[in-house]
Amino acid sequence: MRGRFITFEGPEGGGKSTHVQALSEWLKSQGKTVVVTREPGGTRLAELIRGLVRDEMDDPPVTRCEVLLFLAARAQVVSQVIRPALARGDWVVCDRFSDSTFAYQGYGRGIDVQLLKNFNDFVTEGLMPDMTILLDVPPEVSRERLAARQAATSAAGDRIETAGEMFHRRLREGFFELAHAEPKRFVVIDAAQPIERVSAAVQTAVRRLLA
Ligand code: T5A
Repeated sequence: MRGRFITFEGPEGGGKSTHVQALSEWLKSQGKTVVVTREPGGTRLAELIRGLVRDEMDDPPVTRCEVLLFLAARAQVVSQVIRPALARGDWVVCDRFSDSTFAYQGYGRGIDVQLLKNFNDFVTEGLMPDMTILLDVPPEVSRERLAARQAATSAAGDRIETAGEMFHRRLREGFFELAHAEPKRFVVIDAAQPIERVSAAVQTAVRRLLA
């Protein structure tokens, strides 16, 4: 039987990495074999692309180049990691997937969302998550969490994290529109709540897939 495919989406600092790990541990405790991956990344080539799209550089990618880099990374991880895992019957938990392209490059950067969906279908060959958990936080909370993390690690924000306020407002609205258009696939969780409450909400949602 094909495994299950769960993606986490949302603005930066919503807690995706935190809850990808927590969900994966919980699924293992329920007897599932779990593959955790992330976007961009998850394979050697896709991790190299991750460096290219996130680095501060003298000649940053123009928006169309940025789109193609994210899609190229996705083609690799879908074909080398996600599809083989699902075919084995494993559960795949992925930190970001196609909806990030629609929200960031579509709603955020202004590329036509339908055009992005067409390109995306080409790279995923129509693969869709069984469930997408949207961890929603307002830009103020996102900024506070990232600032706290940067202060703790002395790491600077990346090129996309530091895009302006309007960009982050547009992409949050974009995520809401995507969720509204596919209410069966999306579960929207208020991720400004304490971590334990978010975790409990994630587990409640995923129990539906376990049933
Ligand atoms: N991108 C990606 C695109 O533009 N297009 C695409 O197609 C794709 C796939 C990826 C960047 O690329 C862009 C989007 C991104 O800008 P990334 O490093 O993967 O870069 O960025 P994020 O996915 O946003 O990861 P972050 O690490 O920044 O945020 P997370 O994973 O949402 O949050 P997390 O778990 O690291 O938590 C952040 C901090 O908040 C705390 C955590 O302990 C941590 O310190 N925290 C909480 N604190 C209080 N209460 C809670 N409920 C908390 N939850 C977490």
